[in-house]
Amino acid sequence: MKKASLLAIAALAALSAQAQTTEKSIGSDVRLLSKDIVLSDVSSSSASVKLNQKAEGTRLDVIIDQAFLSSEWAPYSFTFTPSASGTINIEFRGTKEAPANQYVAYDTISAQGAEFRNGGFEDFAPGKPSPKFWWGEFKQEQVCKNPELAQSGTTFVLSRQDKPFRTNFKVTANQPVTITYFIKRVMLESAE
Ligand SMILES: [Ca+2]
Repeated sequence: MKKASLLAIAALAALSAQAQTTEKSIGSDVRLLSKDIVLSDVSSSSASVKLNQKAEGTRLDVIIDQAFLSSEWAPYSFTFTPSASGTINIEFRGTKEAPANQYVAYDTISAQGAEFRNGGFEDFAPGKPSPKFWWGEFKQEQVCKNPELAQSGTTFVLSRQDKPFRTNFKVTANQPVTITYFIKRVMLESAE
């Protein structure tokens, strides 16, 4: 067989492997929302991070494609500069069209240049199932307590497109903020 044909076959095989991954996996989507703070100088040191800005710069989606998510914890970060001082909402989700038993696990979220509360999910108010300062579509099974599986401490949180969890944090005008977080893909044994 000629070399060109072999290359064509290799390319087809790679395409088909990619298509399978696209159908079967979940990715990570971290969404920043603010009413009137424009996020500028948005960047990430990782080539796997895709940054989508909308709503005249007041909304930012930070996407880690499904192809880059693994079953081991990996850190990611991104940086932006807020145009004004105030509060920014941040949501942690999974990407669309993921199989029902797949989740993105998040842990050890921190911010440089802003104060981020309970990013390791270790603080709970007495008798409350959700970690302090976090809210959203929290179901009990999304909060996982297992020091062997957590990236830090005991607790981490699972998310999907339709089960985001969120918090907010304060920023200072023109002071760059870098958000760092750890993610991994989790497959639950049975779909809901
Ligand atoms: Ca933790």
